[in-house]
Amino acid sequence: MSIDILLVNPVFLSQNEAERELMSPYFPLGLLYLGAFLRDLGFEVKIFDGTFMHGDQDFIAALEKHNPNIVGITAVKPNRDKVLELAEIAKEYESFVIVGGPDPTYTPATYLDDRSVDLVVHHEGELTLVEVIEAMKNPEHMSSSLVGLPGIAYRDQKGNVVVNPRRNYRLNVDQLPHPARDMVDIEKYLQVWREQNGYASLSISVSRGCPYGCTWCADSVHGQEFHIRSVESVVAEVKSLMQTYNIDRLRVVDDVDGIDAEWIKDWAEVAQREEAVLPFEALYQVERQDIPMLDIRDSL
Ligand code: B12
Ligand code: SF4
Repeated sequence: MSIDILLVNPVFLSQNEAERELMSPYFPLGLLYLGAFLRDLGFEVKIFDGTFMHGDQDFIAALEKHNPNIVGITAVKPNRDKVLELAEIAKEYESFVIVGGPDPTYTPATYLDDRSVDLVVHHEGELTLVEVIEAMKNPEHMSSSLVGLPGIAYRDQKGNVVVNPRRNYRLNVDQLPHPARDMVDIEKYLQVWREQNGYASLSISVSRGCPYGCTWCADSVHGQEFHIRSVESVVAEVKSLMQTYNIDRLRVVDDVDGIDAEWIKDWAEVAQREEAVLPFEALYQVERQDIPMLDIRDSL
């Protein structure tokens, strides 16, 4: 039986010296969001997570096992070559190949210049991917359904790259299902974290978008509208992570963090009340933050 889509993380620690030196692997959160969203809607979806795999043979085994109609690969700039290599393999297995994520959003043509890639999904992926899978279920009308679809880029009949406008509707961040962490080998990630770093940490996203608009990044995946989740939803997710995985820390991996001090205070209050207090780290520059906010963070 074939599945609707195999989502692919093209990062192989075994092939990536820089990542191996760091040894603080993070699972592909974007794919886990897509996986949860598609699964909730009843699609057959699996994730191939290259992180702890040996190499292309494992990817081929996954293609043979799941026989996916679509292979969807996530991409950041340093992984381009690997993404295209996996796309080529997927094509040999007659899958329809989609790439998405920050780099294809930034430069769709770079991927579509390679004939192994059939389609790019740019910007926020959930709704666009659902519409692409639906369109593919009706092959006769597929081309016409895709022509006007926002959030995609494709080659037209003459081979020219067409980039449709981005989707103007953004998902409500509180209605997103929690990332499908069960679709990857989380225990292996935690084991590596404990062995290499002395504690177990998982990443979490509490907001999407960034209001600042630095020129080189303003059209990034989640755009300039800043949406933050409700404190209650974040606390519920953290509590479930503590209970399920017994973690020691969180890593908040948003486009921008810590810009709403009131929200962080509320998080501290609700986390204490619900016994969901956990130290966290974030990606932002400490110099940018006022000291009270760091105090709140440290009190969590
Ligand atoms: C957290 C983060 C990290 C973390 C964790 C990464 C991880 N494995 O989860 C760490 C610190 C490890 C990291 C490392 C790096 N990062 Co980083 N990171 C981010 C950050 C801040 C958030 C990413 C995230 O989790 N977003 C939340 C999820 C939900 O969103 P998402 O992944 O984009 O997925 C959505 C869409 O993109 C789309 N989508 C994604 N994949 C796919 C696939 C398909 C098929 C489809 C249809 C859709 C789709 O749908 C998802 C849901 O809407 C972004 C900033 C940003 N604006 O994106 C930078 C960012 C992705 N990182 C970037 C870079 C450059 C790096 C590094 C190369 C840095 C370095 N020099 O080492 C490494 C590369 C790591 C690797 N080997 O892949 C750049 C990428 C630029 C580019 N053109 O590719 C970004 C955009 C930052 C920036 N503004 O420059 N990063
Ligand atoms: S995410 Fe960072 S680089 Fe991008 S617009 Fe916001 S502040 Fe600027």
